[in-house]
Amino acid sequence: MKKTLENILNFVKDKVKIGVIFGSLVFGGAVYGNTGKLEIINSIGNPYGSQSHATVHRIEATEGYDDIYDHEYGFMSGPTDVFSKIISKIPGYELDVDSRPLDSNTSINLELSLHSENGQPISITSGNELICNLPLEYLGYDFGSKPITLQQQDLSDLNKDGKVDFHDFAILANDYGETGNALAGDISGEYNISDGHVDFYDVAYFSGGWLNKRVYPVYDIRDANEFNNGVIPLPGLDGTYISEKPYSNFQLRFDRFLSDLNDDGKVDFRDYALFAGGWGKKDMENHIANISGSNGIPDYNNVTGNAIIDGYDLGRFCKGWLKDITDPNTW
Ligand SMILES: [Ca+2]
Ligand SMILES: [Ca+2]
Ligand SMILES: [Ca+2]
Ligand SMILES: [Ca+2]
Repeated sequence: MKKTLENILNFVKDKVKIGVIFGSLVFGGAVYGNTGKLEIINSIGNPYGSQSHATVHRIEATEGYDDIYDHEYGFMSGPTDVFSKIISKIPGYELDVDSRPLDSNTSINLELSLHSENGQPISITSGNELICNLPLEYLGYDFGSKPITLQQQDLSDLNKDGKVDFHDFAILANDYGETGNALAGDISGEYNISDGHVDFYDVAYFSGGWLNKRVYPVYDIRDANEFNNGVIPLPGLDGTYISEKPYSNFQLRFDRFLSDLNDDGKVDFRDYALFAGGWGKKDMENHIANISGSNGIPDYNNVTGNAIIDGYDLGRFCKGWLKDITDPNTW
């Protein structure tokens, strides 16, 4: 079955290559022929509404805002007045459809928040998860052989450059003592949720992430799709949230292999050394060696909540061995 699917895929990929050469001649009105599409639903359960974000790679799109292929986020009216909000940010825009060139490998910075129609704070107790779909009609080009990974980012990384350092502290310090609903430095509060003030709680949270001390698991989207119905579990929502104030940031990447633990573009002995450092450890909430599990996503002990690093991780690690992001022949 799998083999057959692979054959079909290769056949379609060849067609796509021809499509690249002849453009619309080959595909005519087949809008989807030359695209990869990933849909991520932020599902927060009834009675609330769940919204989704789409990342699309297609020939005609650009990295910046495209009139035709991008779509700006807007509140969706429905039976409920509270929705999940999941958007990506590009300069000047919040998007719920973010289209980029076919060969793009730039990262997508996703922000999760809750959105109430009247803009009032939202008191909620609810489950929360992301559901990642690679829709079948886009199978003609499901991002080729590019890796697709998703990782939560520390809210302390205020300028979103991947590091938590003095540049971020400068932004936080600038907001210190201020009150408002859209302060960059408001990343936490007494109940670990942004509360409209920048004070001691924000500095304490910030310090916990200083120099990237917090470790967040990396999810392989294809694995999650194949073995866990695309589901990526999130901590439940519990408390009062400022409307549209992000409570969580995620980064979607097309240039990182799951096995590349030190994120330098290559999977080699340096990554293995880091992996081996986690082998047999049972006392850590998160460890970078916890890359997989029986459901294709990082797994945790039911009782202790600690990361499980076992044969699933080793097997998955080896799948990436010697891959090099600069050399597509190794993908
Ligand atoms: Ca930073
Ligand atoms: Ca705060
Ligand atoms: Ca590496
Ligand atoms: Ca594991």
